[in-house]
Amino acid sequence: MRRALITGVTGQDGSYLAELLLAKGYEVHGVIRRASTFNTARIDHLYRDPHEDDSRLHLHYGDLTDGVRLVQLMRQIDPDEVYNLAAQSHVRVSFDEPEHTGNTTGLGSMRLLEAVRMSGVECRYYQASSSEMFGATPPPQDESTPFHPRSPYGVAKVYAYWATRNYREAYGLFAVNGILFNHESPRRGETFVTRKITRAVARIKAGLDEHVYLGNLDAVRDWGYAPEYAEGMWRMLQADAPDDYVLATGGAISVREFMESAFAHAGLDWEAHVRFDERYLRPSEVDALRGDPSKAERELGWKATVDASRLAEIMVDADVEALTHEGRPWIDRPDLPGWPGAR
Ligand code: NAP
Ligand code: G4F
Repeated sequence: MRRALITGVTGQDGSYLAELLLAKGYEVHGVIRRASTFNTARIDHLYRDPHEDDSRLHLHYGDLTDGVRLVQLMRQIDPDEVYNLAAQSHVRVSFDEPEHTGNTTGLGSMRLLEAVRMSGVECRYYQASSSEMFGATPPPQDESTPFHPRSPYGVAKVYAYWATRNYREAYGLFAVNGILFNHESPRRGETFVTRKITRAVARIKAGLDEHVYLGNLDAVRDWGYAPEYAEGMWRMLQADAPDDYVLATGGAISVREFMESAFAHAGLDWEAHVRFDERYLRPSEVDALRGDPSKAERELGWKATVDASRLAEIMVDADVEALTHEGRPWIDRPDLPGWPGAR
Protein backbone atom coordinates (compact mmCIF):
# COMPACT_ATOMS: atom_id res chain seq x y z
CA MET A 1 0.00 0.00 0.00
CA ARG A 2 1.43 3.39 -0.99
CA ARG A 3 1.57 6.13 1.64
CA ALA A 4 1.01 9.82 0.99
CA LEU A 5 1.57 12.81 3.24
CA ILE A 6 -0.57 15.87 2.49
CA THR A 7 -0.05 19.28 4.08
CA GLY A 8 -3.11 21.52 3.73
CA VAL A 9 -5.40 18.48 3.80
CA THR A 10 -8.21 20.57 5.35
CA GLY A 11 -8.22 22.97 2.38
CA GLN A 12 -10.16 22.75 -0.88
CA ASP A 13 -7.45 20.91 -2.82
CA GLY A 14 -6.32 18.78 0.11
CA SER A 15 -9.81 17.39 0.53
CA TYR A 16 -10.14 16.42 -3.16
CA LEU A 17 -6.63 14.97 -3.25
CA ALA A 18 -7.25 12.91 -0.09
CA GLU A 19 -10.44 11.56 -1.69
CA LEU A 20 -8.60 10.67 -4.88
CA LEU A 21 -5.70 8.92 -3.12
CA LEU A 22 -7.98 6.96 -0.78
CA ALA A 23 -9.95 5.80 -3.84
CA LYS A 24 -6.67 4.64 -5.39
CA GLY A 25 -5.92 2.55 -2.30
CA TYR A 26 -3.35 4.84 -0.64
CA GLU A 27 -2.85 5.25 3.06
CA VAL A 28 -3.24 9.01 3.50
CA HIS A 29 -1.64 11.07 6.25
CA GLY A 30 -2.86 14.64 6.57
CA VAL A 31 -1.28 17.46 8.54
CA ILE A 32 -3.79 19.65 10.34
CA ARG A 33 -3.35 22.77 12.46
CA ARG A 34 -4.57 22.93 15.98
CA ALA A 35 -7.46 25.42 16.10
CA SER A 36 -9.91 26.40 18.81
CA THR A 37 -12.77 25.38 16.53
CA PHE A 38 -13.11 22.37 14.23
CA ASN A 39 -11.35 22.98 10.91
CA THR A 40 -11.89 19.57 9.29
CA ALA A 41 -15.33 20.13 7.71
CA ARG A 42 -14.04 19.41 4.18
CA ILE A 43 -12.65 15.99 5.15
CA ASP A 44 -15.07 14.84 7.86
CA HIS A 45 -16.85 12.62 5.33
CA LEU A 46 -13.55 10.76 4.72
CA TYR A 47 -12.59 10.27 8.33
CA ARG A 48 -13.17 6.97 10.17
CA ASP A 49 -12.64 6.20 13.81
CA PRO A 50 -8.90 5.37 14.07
CA HIS A 51 -9.80 2.28 16.11
CA GLU A 52 -11.43 0.77 13.03
CA ASP A 53 -9.21 -1.67 11.15
CA ASP A 54 -9.90 -0.24 7.71
CA SER A 55 -9.07 3.37 8.54
CA ARG A 56 -6.67 4.66 5.88
CA LEU A 57 -6.89 8.41 6.63
CA HIS A 58 -4.68 9.50 9.51
CA LEU A 59 -4.49 13.08 10.80
CA HIS A 60 -1.49 14.60 12.58
CA TYR A 61 -1.07 17.99 14.19
CA GLY A 62 1.63 20.04 12.54
CA ASP A 63 2.41 23.42 11.03
CA LEU A 64 4.70 24.62 8.24
CA THR A 65 6.24 27.08 10.68
CA ASP A 66 7.49 24.19 12.87
CA GLY A 67 10.44 22.54 11.13
CA VAL A 68 11.27 20.07 13.90
CA ARG A 69 7.74 18.71 13.77
CA LEU A 70 7.99 18.29 10.00
CA VAL A 71 11.17 16.19 10.34
CA GLN A 72 9.48 14.10 13.02
CA LEU A 73 6.42 13.54 10.80
CA MET A 74 8.57 12.53 7.83
CA ARG A 75 10.41 9.93 9.95
CA GLN A 76 7.25 8.64 11.61
CA ILE A 77 5.13 8.35 8.45
CA ASP A 78 7.87 7.40 5.94
CA PRO A 79 5.71 8.45 2.95
CA ASP A 80 6.20 7.49 -0.71
CA GLU A 81 4.68 10.78 -1.87
CA VAL A 82 4.55 14.21 -0.21
CA TYR A 83 2.08 16.85 -1.41
CA ASN A 84 2.78 20.32 -0.05
CA LEU A 85 -0.56 22.11 -0.38
CA ALA A 86 -0.44 24.15 2.83
CA ALA A 87 -0.24 27.91 2.47
CA GLN A 88 -1.70 31.24 3.45
CA SER A 89 -3.37 31.18 0.05
CA HIS A 90 -5.36 34.43 -0.09
CA VAL A 91 -3.74 37.07 -2.28
CA ARG A 92 -5.56 40.09 -0.78
CA VAL A 93 -4.80 38.92 2.76
CA SER A 94 -1.10 38.58 1.85
CA PHE A 95 -0.93 42.39 1.58
CA ASP A 96 -2.21 42.62 5.17
CA GLU A 97 0.02 39.82 6.49
CA PRO A 98 3.12 39.78 4.25
CA GLU A 99 5.48 38.42 6.89
CA HIS A 100 3.15 35.60 7.92
CA THR A 101 2.54 34.77 4.26
CA GLY A 102 6.27 34.65 3.56
CA ASN A 103 6.84 32.46 6.61
CA THR A 104 4.21 29.86 5.71
CA THR A 105 3.83 30.00 1.93
CA GLY A 106 7.51 30.60 1.16
CA LEU A 107 9.79 29.50 3.99
CA GLY A 108 7.31 26.81 5.05
CA SER A 109 7.96 25.00 1.76
CA MET A 110 11.71 25.19 2.34
CA ARG A 111 11.20 23.74 5.83
CA LEU A 112 9.31 20.80 4.40
CA LEU A 113 11.89 20.19 1.67
CA GLU A 114 14.60 20.26 4.30
CA ALA A 115 12.58 17.84 6.46
CA VAL A 116 12.37 15.48 3.47
CA ARG A 117 16.14 15.71 2.96
CA MET A 118 17.10 15.43 6.64
CA SER A 119 14.80 12.48 7.27
CA GLY A 120 16.49 10.52 4.49
CA VAL A 121 13.09 9.17 3.40
CA GLU A 122 12.94 8.15 -0.29
CA CYS A 123 9.89 9.94 -1.61
CA ARG A 124 8.46 12.10 -4.37
CA TYR A 125 7.55 15.71 -3.60
CA TYR A 126 4.82 17.94 -5.06
CA GLN A 127 4.89 21.73 -4.56
CA ALA A 128 1.64 23.68 -5.02
CA SER A 129 2.99 26.47 -7.19
CA SER A 130 0.71 29.11 -8.63
CA SER A 131 -0.10 31.10 -11.75
CA GLU A 132 0.03 34.09 -9.41
CA MET A 133 3.83 33.88 -9.93
CA PHE A 134 3.34 35.14 -13.53
CA GLY A 135 1.62 38.25 -12.20
CA ALA A 136 2.22 41.10 -14.63
CA THR A 137 3.55 38.96 -17.50
CA PRO A 138 0.81 38.90 -20.16
CA PRO A 139 -1.00 35.70 -21.19
CA PRO A 140 -0.83 33.06 -22.43
CA GLN A 141 1.50 31.75 -19.71
CA ASP A 142 3.33 28.43 -19.81
CA GLU A 143 6.26 26.73 -18.06
CA SER A 144 8.82 29.03 -19.71
CA THR A 145 7.02 32.33 -19.06
CA PRO A 146 9.04 34.73 -16.84
CA PHE A 147 7.70 35.39 -13.34
CA HIS A 148 6.66 38.88 -12.27
CA PRO A 149 4.72 38.44 -9.00
CA ARG A 150 2.39 41.23 -7.92
CA SER A 151 1.68 40.32 -4.28
CA PRO A 152 3.51 39.08 -1.18
CA TYR A 153 1.74 35.77 -1.86
CA GLY A 154 3.13 35.63 -5.40
CA VAL A 155 6.61 36.52 -4.14
CA ALA A 156 6.45 33.73 -1.53
CA LYS A 157 5.31 31.21 -4.17
CA VAL A 158 8.26 32.16 -6.41
CA TYR A 159 10.60 31.42 -3.49
CA ALA A 160 8.94 28.03 -2.93
CA TYR A 161 9.07 27.27 -6.66
CA TRP A 162 12.82 27.85 -6.81
CA ALA A 163 13.41 26.00 -3.54
CA THR A 164 11.71 22.97 -5.12
CA ARG A 165 13.81 23.19 -8.27
CA ASN A 166 16.94 23.68 -6.21
CA TYR A 167 16.32 20.51 -4.16
CA ARG A 168 15.75 18.64 -7.42
CA GLU A 169 19.05 19.89 -8.86
CA ALA A 170 21.14 19.85 -5.68
CA TYR A 171 20.01 16.59 -4.06
CA GLY A 172 18.38 14.67 -6.93
CA LEU A 173 15.03 14.77 -5.16
CA PHE A 174 12.02 13.82 -7.31
CA ALA A 175 10.50 17.25 -6.72
CA VAL A 176 7.95 18.87 -9.04
CA ASN A 177 6.15 22.19 -9.28
CA GLY A 178 2.51 22.08 -10.34
CA ILE A 179 1.88 25.62 -11.63
CA LEU A 180 -1.86 25.65 -11.20
CA PHE A 181 -4.17 28.32 -12.52
CA ASN A 182 -7.27 29.21 -10.50
CA HIS A 183 -9.44 26.20 -9.73
CA GLU A 184 -12.68 26.31 -7.82
CA SER A 185 -15.49 24.13 -6.52
CA PRO A 186 -18.33 24.11 -4.01
CA ARG A 187 -15.57 23.58 -1.40
CA ARG A 188 -13.77 26.78 -2.35
CA GLY A 189 -13.10 29.14 0.58
CA GLU A 190 -15.94 31.64 0.96
CA THR A 191 -13.77 34.75 0.46
CA PHE A 192 -12.37 33.86 -2.98
CA VAL A 193 -14.31 35.72 -5.63
CA THR A 194 -16.06 32.79 -7.37
CA ARG A 195 -17.42 31.28 -4.17
CA LYS A 196 -18.25 34.70 -2.76
CA ILE A 197 -20.37 35.30 -5.87
CA THR A 198 -22.09 31.89 -6.01
CA ARG A 199 -22.80 31.94 -2.28
CA ALA A 200 -24.25 35.44 -2.62
CA VAL A 201 -26.40 34.33 -5.56
CA ALA A 202 -27.87 31.53 -3.45
CA ARG A 203 -28.55 33.81 -0.49
CA ILE A 204 -30.08 36.56 -2.65
CA LYS A 205 -32.25 33.99 -4.41
CA ALA A 206 -33.41 32.71 -1.01
CA GLY A 207 -34.19 36.25 0.19
CA LEU A 208 -31.50 36.16 2.90
CA ASP A 209 -29.35 38.96 1.39
CA GLU A 210 -29.96 41.71 -1.11
CA HIS A 211 -26.46 42.80 -2.13
CA VAL A 212 -22.92 41.55 -2.51
CA TYR A 213 -19.92 43.91 -2.44
CA LEU A 214 -17.05 43.26 -4.85
CA GLY A 215 -13.84 44.91 -6.06
CA ASN A 216 -12.25 44.78 -9.53
CA LEU A 217 -14.62 43.16 -12.03
CA ASP A 218 -12.23 43.51 -14.98
CA ALA A 219 -9.63 41.00 -13.81
CA VAL A 220 -9.42 37.96 -16.10
CA ARG A 221 -8.78 34.44 -14.80
CA ASP A 222 -8.46 30.92 -16.19
CA TRP A 223 -10.90 29.18 -13.85
CA GLY A 224 -11.08 25.37 -13.80
CA TYR A 225 -12.74 22.72 -11.65
CA ALA A 226 -10.68 21.68 -8.60
CA PRO A 227 -11.22 17.86 -8.60
CA GLU A 228 -9.69 17.67 -12.08
CA TYR A 229 -6.61 19.51 -10.83
CA ALA A 230 -6.12 17.04 -7.97
CA GLU A 231 -5.85 14.31 -10.61
CA GLY A 232 -3.19 16.38 -12.38
CA MET A 233 -1.14 16.69 -9.16
CA TRP A 234 -1.13 12.93 -8.74
CA ARG A 235 -0.11 12.37 -12.38
CA MET A 236 2.90 14.64 -11.96
CA LEU A 237 4.25 12.35 -9.24
CA GLN A 238 3.69 9.24 -11.41
CA ALA A 239 5.83 10.57 -14.31
CA ASP A 240 9.12 8.90 -15.25
CA ALA A 241 11.15 12.00 -14.38
CA PRO A 242 10.50 15.08 -12.24
CA ASP A 243 9.47 18.22 -14.12
CA ASP A 244 7.26 21.31 -13.74
CA TYR A 245 3.81 21.55 -15.32
CA VAL A 246 1.10 24.16 -15.90
CA LEU A 247 -2.46 23.00 -15.22
CA ALA A 248 -5.11 25.28 -16.72
CA THR A 249 -8.17 25.18 -18.97
CA GLY A 250 -6.59 27.37 -21.67
CA GLY A 251 -9.65 29.66 -21.63
CA ALA A 252 -10.29 32.76 -19.54
CA ILE A 253 -13.11 35.15 -18.65
CA SER A 254 -13.43 38.26 -16.47
CA VAL A 255 -14.85 38.42 -12.96
CA ARG A 256 -17.78 40.32 -14.51
CA GLU A 257 -18.46 37.49 -16.99
CA PHE A 258 -18.27 34.86 -14.24
CA MET A 259 -20.69 36.93 -12.19
CA GLU A 260 -23.10 37.31 -15.13
CA SER A 261 -23.12 33.52 -15.67
CA ALA A 262 -23.73 32.84 -11.96
CA PHE A 263 -26.59 35.35 -11.55
CA ALA A 264 -28.18 34.36 -14.88
CA HIS A 265 -28.15 30.68 -13.90
CA ALA A 266 -30.31 31.56 -10.89
CA GLY A 267 -32.59 33.81 -12.96
CA LEU A 268 -31.28 36.99 -11.31
CA ASP A 269 -30.15 40.34 -12.75
CA TRP A 270 -26.69 41.01 -11.29
CA GLU A 271 -26.91 44.78 -11.76
CA ALA A 272 -29.65 44.96 -9.11
CA HIS A 273 -27.52 43.18 -6.51
CA VAL A 274 -23.80 43.86 -7.03
CA ARG A 275 -22.14 46.87 -5.41
CA PHE A 276 -18.57 48.12 -5.42
CA ASP A 277 -16.36 48.29 -2.31
CA GLU A 278 -12.83 49.58 -2.77
CA ARG A 279 -11.52 47.52 0.15
CA TYR A 280 -11.54 44.50 -2.14
CA LEU A 281 -9.07 46.18 -4.50
CA ARG A 282 -5.40 45.17 -4.25
CA PRO A 283 -2.41 47.54 -4.07
CA SER A 284 -1.14 45.83 -7.23
CA GLU A 285 -3.43 43.63 -9.30
CA VAL A 286 -2.86 40.68 -11.62
CA ASP A 287 -4.87 41.77 -14.65
CA ALA A 288 -4.98 38.62 -16.74
CA LEU A 289 -4.09 34.95 -16.35
CA ARG A 290 -4.67 32.36 -19.07
CA GLY A 291 -2.60 29.20 -19.05
CA ASP A 292 -1.24 27.07 -21.83
CA PRO A 293 -1.59 23.50 -20.50
CA SER A 294 -0.28 21.73 -23.63
CA LYS A 295 2.75 20.22 -21.87
CA ALA A 296 0.55 18.53 -19.24
CA GLU A 297 -1.77 17.26 -21.96
CA ARG A 298 1.12 15.95 -24.07
CA GLU A 299 3.21 14.36 -21.31
CA LEU A 300 0.68 13.51 -18.58
CA GLY A 301 -2.47 12.98 -20.66
CA TRP A 302 -4.18 15.57 -18.45
CA LYS A 303 -6.88 17.89 -19.82
CA ALA A 304 -9.47 20.09 -18.10
CA THR A 305 -13.05 19.43 -19.20
CA VAL A 306 -15.04 21.99 -17.18
CA ASP A 307 -14.93 25.62 -18.37
CA ALA A 308 -15.65 28.70 -16.27
CA SER A 309 -19.31 29.10 -17.28
CA ARG A 310 -20.09 25.48 -16.43
CA LEU A 311 -18.14 25.90 -13.20
CA ALA A 312 -20.33 28.87 -12.23
CA GLU A 313 -23.42 26.68 -12.72
CA ILE A 314 -21.97 23.81 -10.64
CA MET A 315 -21.10 26.19 -7.81
CA VAL A 316 -24.44 28.04 -7.85
CA ASP A 317 -26.34 24.75 -7.81
CA ALA A 318 -24.29 23.52 -4.83
CA ASP A 319 -24.77 26.74 -2.85
CA VAL A 320 -28.51 26.77 -3.57
CA GLU A 321 -28.73 23.14 -2.46
CA ALA A 322 -26.72 23.85 0.69
CA LEU A 323 -29.25 26.46 1.74
CA THR A 324 -32.07 24.03 1.10
CA HIS A 325 -30.59 20.96 2.80
CA GLU A 326 -28.81 21.21 6.12
CA GLY A 327 -25.90 18.99 7.14
CA ARG A 328 -23.28 20.12 4.63
CA PRO A 329 -21.33 22.54 6.78
CA TRP A 330 -18.43 22.82 4.33
CA ILE A 331 -20.87 24.48 1.96
CA ASP A 332 -22.67 26.91 4.25
CA ARG A 333 -23.99 27.27 7.81
CA PRO A 334 -26.17 30.41 7.86
CA ASP A 335 -28.00 28.93 10.84
CA LEU A 336 -24.95 29.24 13.10
CA PRO A 337 -24.95 32.20 15.47
CA GLY A 338 -22.17 34.64 14.61
CA TRP A 339 -21.91 33.58 10.96
CA PRO A 340 -20.13 36.55 9.41
CA GLY A 341 -22.28 36.73 6.28
CA ALA A 342 -20.98 37.94 2.90
CA ARG A 343 -17.42 39.17 3.29
P1 NAP B 1 -6.92 26.58 0.92
O1 NAP B 1 -8.30 26.06 0.73
O2 NAP B 1 -6.72 27.97 1.41
O3 NAP B 1 -6.15 25.56 1.90
C1 NAP B 1 -4.93 25.91 2.48
C2 NAP B 1 -4.53 24.82 3.47
O4 NAP B 1 -3.27 25.17 4.08
C3 NAP B 1 -5.52 24.64 4.62
O5 NAP B 1 -5.60 23.26 4.91
C4 NAP B 1 -4.85 25.38 5.76
O6 NAP B 1 -5.22 24.92 7.04
C5 NAP B 1 -3.41 25.02 5.49
N1 NAP B 1 -2.44 25.90 6.14
C6 NAP B 1 -2.38 27.24 6.12
N2 NAP B 1 -1.32 27.68 6.83
C7 NAP B 1 -0.71 26.57 7.33
C8 NAP B 1 0.43 26.36 8.15
N3 NAP B 1 1.16 27.40 8.61
N4 NAP B 1 0.78 25.11 8.45
C9 NAP B 1 0.05 24.05 8.00
N5 NAP B 1 -1.06 24.18 7.24
C10 NAP B 1 -1.42 25.45 6.90
O7 NAP B 1 -6.09 26.47 -0.47
P2 NAP B 1 -6.40 25.58 -1.76
O8 NAP B 1 -7.24 26.37 -2.69
O9 NAP B 1 -6.80 24.23 -1.35
O10 NAP B 1 -4.94 25.53 -2.42
C11 NAP B 1 -4.00 24.51 -2.06
C12 NAP B 1 -2.61 24.99 -2.40
O11 NAP B 1 -2.54 25.29 -3.80
C13 NAP B 1 -2.18 26.26 -1.68
O12 NAP B 1 -0.78 26.18 -1.47
C14 NAP B 1 -2.46 27.37 -2.70
O13 NAP B 1 -1.63 28.48 -2.46
C15 NAP B 1 -2.12 26.64 -3.98
N6 NAP B 1 -2.82 27.09 -5.18
C16 NAP B 1 -4.18 27.17 -5.19
C17 NAP B 1 -4.83 27.55 -6.35
C18 NAP B 1 -6.33 27.63 -6.43
O14 NAP B 1 -6.84 28.23 -7.37
N7 NAP B 1 -7.06 27.02 -5.49
C19 NAP B 1 -4.08 27.85 -7.53
C20 NAP B 1 -2.69 27.73 -7.45
C21 NAP B 1 -2.06 27.34 -6.29
P3 NAP B 1 -6.57 25.48 7.78
O15 NAP B 1 -7.72 24.72 7.17
O16 NAP B 1 -6.32 25.16 9.19
O17 NAP B 1 -6.66 26.94 7.48
O1 G4F C 1 -10.68 34.77 -6.14
P1 G4F C 1 -9.47 35.59 -5.92
O2 G4F C 1 -9.22 36.10 -4.56
O3 G4F C 1 -8.25 34.72 -6.49
P2 G4F C 1 -6.77 35.11 -6.95
O4 G4F C 1 -6.32 36.39 -6.40
O5 G4F C 1 -6.71 34.97 -8.44
O6 G4F C 1 -5.91 33.95 -6.26
C1 G4F C 1 -6.33 32.59 -6.33
O7 G4F C 1 -5.76 32.00 -7.48
C2 G4F C 1 -4.31 31.90 -7.46
C3 G4F C 1 -3.89 31.24 -8.79
O8 G4F C 1 -3.73 32.22 -9.77
C4 G4F C 1 -3.90 31.06 -6.27
F1 G4F C 1 -2.55 30.89 -6.27
C5 G4F C 1 -4.37 31.75 -4.99
O9 G4F C 1 -4.02 30.93 -3.88
C6 G4F C 1 -5.88 31.90 -5.04
O10 G4F C 1 -6.45 30.60 -5.00
O11 G4F C 1 -9.50 36.87 -6.90
C7 G4F C 1 -9.68 36.74 -8.29
C8 G4F C 1 -9.89 38.13 -8.90
C9 G4F C 1 -8.84 39.16 -8.47
O12 G4F C 1 -8.41 39.87 -9.58
C10 G4F C 1 -9.58 40.07 -7.51
O13 G4F C 1 -9.09 41.41 -7.49
O14 G4F C 1 -11.14 38.63 -8.42
C11 G4F C 1 -10.97 39.99 -8.07
N1 G4F C 1 -12.03 40.36 -7.11
C12 G4F C 1 -13.00 41.31 -7.34
N2 G4F C 1 -13.77 41.42 -6.25
C13 G4F C 1 -12.19 39.88 -5.88
C14 G4F C 1 -13.29 40.53 -5.33
N3 G4F C 1 -11.51 38.92 -5.19
C15 G4F C 1 -11.95 38.62 -3.93
N4 G4F C 1 -11.32 37.64 -3.24
N5 G4F C 1 -13.02 39.25 -3.35
C16 G4F C 1 -13.72 40.23 -4.00
O15 G4F C 1 -14.66 40.81 -3.47
